[in-house]
Order: sequence, then C-alpha cells, then structure tokens
Amino acid sequence: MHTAFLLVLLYSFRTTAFECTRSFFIGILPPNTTITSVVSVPAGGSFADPSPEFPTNDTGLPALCAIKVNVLSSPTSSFNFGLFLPEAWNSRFIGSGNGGFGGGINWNDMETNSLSGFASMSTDTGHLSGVGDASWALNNPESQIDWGFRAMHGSVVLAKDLTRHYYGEEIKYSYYSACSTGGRQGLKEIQMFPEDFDGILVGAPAWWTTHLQTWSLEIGLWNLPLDGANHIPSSLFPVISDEVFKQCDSQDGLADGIISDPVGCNFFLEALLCTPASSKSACLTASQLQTLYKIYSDWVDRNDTFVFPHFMLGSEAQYGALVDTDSGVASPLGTSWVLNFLLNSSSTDYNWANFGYSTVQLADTINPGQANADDFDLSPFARRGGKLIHYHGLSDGLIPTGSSIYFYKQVLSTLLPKGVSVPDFYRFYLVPGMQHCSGSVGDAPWYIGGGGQPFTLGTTVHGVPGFEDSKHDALLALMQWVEHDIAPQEIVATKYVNDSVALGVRRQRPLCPFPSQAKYHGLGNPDLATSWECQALGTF
Ligand SMILES: *[C@@H]1O[C@H](CO)[C@@H](O)[C@H](O)[C@H]1NC(C)=O
Ligand SMILES: *[C@@H]1O[C@H](CO)[C@@H](O)[C@H](O)[C@H]1NC(C)=O
Ligand SMILES: *[C@@H]1O[C@H](CO)[C@@H](O)[C@H](O)[C@H]1NC(C)=O
Ligand SMILES: *[C@@H]1O[C@H](CO)[C@@H](O)[C@H](O)[C@H]1NC(C)=O
Ligand SMILES: *[C@@H]1O[C@H](CO)[C@@H](O)[C@H](O)[C@H]1NC(C)=O
Ligand SMILES: [Ca+2]
Repeated sequence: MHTAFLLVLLYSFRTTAFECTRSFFIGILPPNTTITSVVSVPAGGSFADPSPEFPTNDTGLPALCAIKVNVLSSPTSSFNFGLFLPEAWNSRFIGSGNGGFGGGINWNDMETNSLSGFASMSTDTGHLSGVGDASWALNNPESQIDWGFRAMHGSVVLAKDLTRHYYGEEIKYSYYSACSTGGRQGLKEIQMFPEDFDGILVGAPAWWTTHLQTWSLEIGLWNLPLDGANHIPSSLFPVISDEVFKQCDSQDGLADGIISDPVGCNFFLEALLCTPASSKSACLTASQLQTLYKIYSDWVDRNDTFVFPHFMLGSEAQYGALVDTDSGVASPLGTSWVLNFLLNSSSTDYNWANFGYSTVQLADTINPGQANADDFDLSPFARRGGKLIHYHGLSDGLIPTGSSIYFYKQVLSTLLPKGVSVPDFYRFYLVPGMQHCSGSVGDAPWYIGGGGQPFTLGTTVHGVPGFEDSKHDALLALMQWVEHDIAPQEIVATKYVNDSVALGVRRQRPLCPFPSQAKYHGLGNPDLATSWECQALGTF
C-alpha cells in the first residue's frame, strides 16, 4: 500500500515535465545577476512586461516558462534579458534584437520564435526608451557600451546556461534574427563573439552608427529651413514619388508597380521642374531640385571622402522620419544621437549651423559605446562554420539600402584577397519595393519571415503561413544551410493581400543572391514566382 502510493507520487512528479520555478534556477547564474521573475505560462496564455519600445503584450502564447534576469554590467549600469522556454522545444536557441536607440525586451519577437519551438531570448540593451530617444545615453558611457554590444553578448551567454539547465540537454543550434538596430547587434556578435551563434539573419542593419546617425541629421538639414527656397514640403514627395515610378517602373523591363532595379534607372529629375503653365503644388523649383539631387546622391565631403550612401529611387513614401522635417528640425535619430552620445550635451536649442563633416570625424574618433559594426573581417565566423543571411529593402526610407551594399562589398574586399570564399558563408539579398524591415510599396512581395516581420502581420503569426519551407522562409533557409550544408539560392518573398494572411496571397517573387537580379521570363503570370528567374550580372 505504502509503496504503491509512493510510486504514484513519483510518477505524477515525472509527468510534470519541466520545473518553471525561481528556486530551480538559483545558483545557475553568476553572483552579479538577479532572477527577477520566473512565470509559468499555460498554452494560449499571455505575458505582459510592456516597455516604451515594445508596448504590446503577448497573447496566445504556447505553454512556456518565462524568465526575466537583471545583470550588473558595471558599477553604474545593468541590463535585463527575457527568456521564453517553450514546452514543445525544437532543441534550438534564438536571439532577437531592438530598433533605433530603443530599450525594452522584445517579447513580441520572442513570442514569434517560441511559437516556432525555439528557446527565445531578447535583451533591453541596458535601458528603457522609445526608438528615437537617446536621452538615456547622456553622460552614461557604461549604458552606451551595453547598447553597443555588451548587453547582447552577456544575455546570450547567460540565457544559454538557463536553457541547458531547464531542458537538461545541450542546445543543438543557436540562431539570431533581427532587423535595423537588431541587424547591427547581429553583425556585432559575428565580429566580436563569433562563437555565440551558428546562423545569423539580419535585415537592414544600422551597422555604421557614427555615419548613419550623423547622415540622418545632415539629410534633414539639406531640406531646411522650412522657409528656405531649397525646402521641399512633405506634400510634394508624393508628386516626386509618382514621377519616379512613372520613369523607373518600366525601365526594369516590366511595368508592374515595382521598381526592381533603382540603380539601373536613368531618372530625369528635370521632368519635375515647374513651368509657367504647371500647378505649383505639383512641381519643383530649380532650388528644390538641387535639394532632391542631394537626397539622391551619396554624402561625399572634403577630400572626396565618401561619408554615407544615398536613398534609392522609390523610397520616397518613407521620408516622413528623416527628410520631410515638417517640424522644422532634423530627426532625433540624428540630433538625439549627436547630442547625447557624442557631444555630451542636453541642449535643446543647439545651433546646428556648425554641424558638418568634422562632427563625423569626431564621431569616428570617439565611436560612442563602440557601437559601429565595421570590422569587415568576418573570417573567424566563417572558419567556425557560421552562416550569415543579410537582406535590405530597396525602398527603405530610413536606412539607405546602399549602406548594406557597401557593407557586403567591404567584406568582399577584405576576404576575397585572403582566399576566403564569401558565398560559402554569407549571402546578401536586396528586396525590391520593401521599406524599412517590413511592408512595401506597389504591392511588392516582401515577407520572408525575417526579424520583426511576423509580428507586423499579427501577434501570433510565425514562419511564412502557407509556405513553411526553406524556399520561402529565410530563417528556415538559414537553418537548412547551418544544419544540412545546403546554401540558399533564391528565396521567394510573399505579399499577402493588404498584408493580411487571411486574405490570401497577392504576389510572390524570388529574391536573388546579390548581385544577381530576378528577371521576368516574359511569359506567364508575373504574380507567380515561377515566372521569374535569377540572372547573374556578367559572369559573376
Ligand atoms: C498589458 O498587461 C498589463 C498587465 O497585465 C496591463 O496593465 C495592460 O493594460 C496591458 N496592456 C494592453 C494594451 O492590453
Ligand atoms: C558579472 O559577471 C560576469 C560573468 O562572471 C562578469 O563578466 C562581469 O564582469 C560581472 N560584472 C560585474 C559588474 O561584476
Ligand atoms: C585633405 O587631405 C590632406 C592630405 O591628407 C590633408 O592635409 C588636409 O587637411 C585634408 N583637408 C581637409 C579639409 O580635411
Ligand atoms: C563625451 O564624454 C565621453 C566620456 O563619457 C568622452 O569620451 C567624449 O570625448 C566626450 N565627448 C566630447 C565631444 O567631448
Ligand atoms: C485592401 O485595402 C484596400 C484599401 O484600403 C481596400 O479598398 C480593399 O477592399 C482591401 N481588400 C480586401 C480584399 O479587403
Ligand atoms: Ca517594374
């Protein structure tokens, strides 16, 4: 009797698969860490830890253990990370990232990833703030370093320890997927801690912090002051965009509302010039045209120094943040960074008349928070078998597509002479019509299940609904590369009708490994991926 009762007890104890309690994790982490909370979430449950960067609560979660940890990173700073450990675990670990200067745990991407079975991690990077707010960085060099790279690496190491302990098993593979600042965080991991991840998927990385943030200020100044003859009001950008599409859409060989090759478009800006007959609300003066020339040109400064690439033709719909400046001042993505990270100034009425290339030089000297992800020698990551997939939208109106092209070419220039075969570990894709990280103009197919993309389609969307394979899902393509050594070729991007999965597919089209481009066969429905093929440029 007594023995039987004990056996029943033991048996029922073992069916409680995992121990999601704070005491279970005590002693696993180093002394300068605090396990803030351990919460068991039932299937279909929710989780709330809203922050300025990620205000939306998770709902519809799979059964999981949610852990939050605080880590002292210096005597004056600390960072937090979150970890979701789903009961239905796929034996893999994944990290996600942040946006702008934002601070907050990305529980949203963690939900996406845990619905796919990953143990999922994200860090708040050491502070709480919205994406355009860098005031936390003022005279706070330790938190700048946390944001720069320290919080990500520290979180990855500790979150992996908790994951192993929880499941009582080794992690089979570790991945990372994120966009924008998240892309920078991923490249930084490759450069500084190549052992952290087996596969990394980055979109539109904000990798060149000292140049990107200063350029974000400069491009606003080009279109100011509001009463200057040079100023293009926001009401004219739809007019400009229409003219760009009118000229460039068909130059790629197919009039389909998508500018597939903005670099190849011979755009005649003077078509926009006002004549005595034209309506003033639908044309540009000669001085406004000069501003437009600047917007579409690289920032090249003293001694012919290349500072930063220009926006691509077809990116105008997203100019509200940096170019339009209806507020009369440049974007905080520029000013807030320069004041708080660089000049150590809290001035709200700073005189930007003195701003210019010398500020970029100062930024390069100081490199606040060591945030620049500009070490192009990725060979340690390549040697240990790491794989990188990188993508960038051609209609990105926040981070110029050219900055990704420049990064890829710098890696080629660094590694090809050393005999490192870049396509063996790094593939780069341009996404025609895609805006910053997600969404598109002209109904262009953009969805590949990249960092942050699923959540924009719905809080419980994960993977590529209806197309759960490595041909359509960039993360699955990366996993196939890492785990089965099958390198990705074309990746088919999807556009759902009105970006609603329930409304079905509007269009699909292959994305091609750079520098090849998707070309229409000339026959068949151009909305089907099978009507397109990747064509190489010359022999490359
Ligand atoms: C998120 O959850 C918190 C805590 O449960 C709650 O106070 C808040 O109202 C929720 N926010 C939304 C938008 O539902
Ligand atoms: C906290 O612990 C980690 C790992 O042991 C160590 O690298 C780090 O320097 C420690 N931080 C502080 C503030 O002691
Ligand atoms: C241009 O380059 C020359 C030679 O390196 C240098 O002496 C000069 O100071 C540079 N000019 C500016 C304005 O940076
Ligand atoms: C701002 O402060 C940091 C130290 O926190 C210093 O390294 C940097 O040089 C300062 N910036 C300027 C422009 O003086
Ligand atoms: C998609 O959105 C457009 C514009 O809002 C609307 O006119 C159209 O009816 C929507 N399509 C569907 C199938 O809901
Ligand atoms: Ca076209």
